[in-house]
Amino acid sequence: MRKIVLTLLALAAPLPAAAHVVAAPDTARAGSYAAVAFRVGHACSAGDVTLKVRIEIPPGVVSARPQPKPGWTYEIEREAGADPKAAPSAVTFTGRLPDEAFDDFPLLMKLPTAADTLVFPVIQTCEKGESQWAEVPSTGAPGEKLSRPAATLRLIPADAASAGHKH
Ligand SMILES: [Cu+2]
Repeated sequence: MRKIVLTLLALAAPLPAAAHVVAAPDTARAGSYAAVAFRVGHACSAGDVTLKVRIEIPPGVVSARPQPKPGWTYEIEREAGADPKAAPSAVTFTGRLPDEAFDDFPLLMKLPTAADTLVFPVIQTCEKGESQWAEVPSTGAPGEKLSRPAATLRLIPADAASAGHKH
């Protein structure tokens, strides 16, 4: 009996931040080519099914290429007239992901050289609803709790990344 009660309490607990839409990894070296996956931890609501994941690419990312995924198609959006070699403004994956499962949606990106935190709004479309992962923490309150935070990627300066290896 006791075991059952504990299980129910665990289900009622709030979802950890890792269950949102997050960048994995969430740090990368500034100016590098980095493969970063956008990890979808759950559907828009309990029992729903994710059908589309639209990742908006922030300015400063020089290129962004989706990794094809079995069972999913992708669509690349570019500004009208933009150089086809330039980074897209958004990449949308379309497929099916049930609520109880998670999945990764990877992009290979050429990152800006300035160390900064990049913000990637992600629009998740499900059978029964939509979640806009687009909230950005205010600069004064980095630990602020948001209900639908955008995915963020912290860029580490190229020199700091090698600072741990001095001779
Ligand atoms: Cu979540």
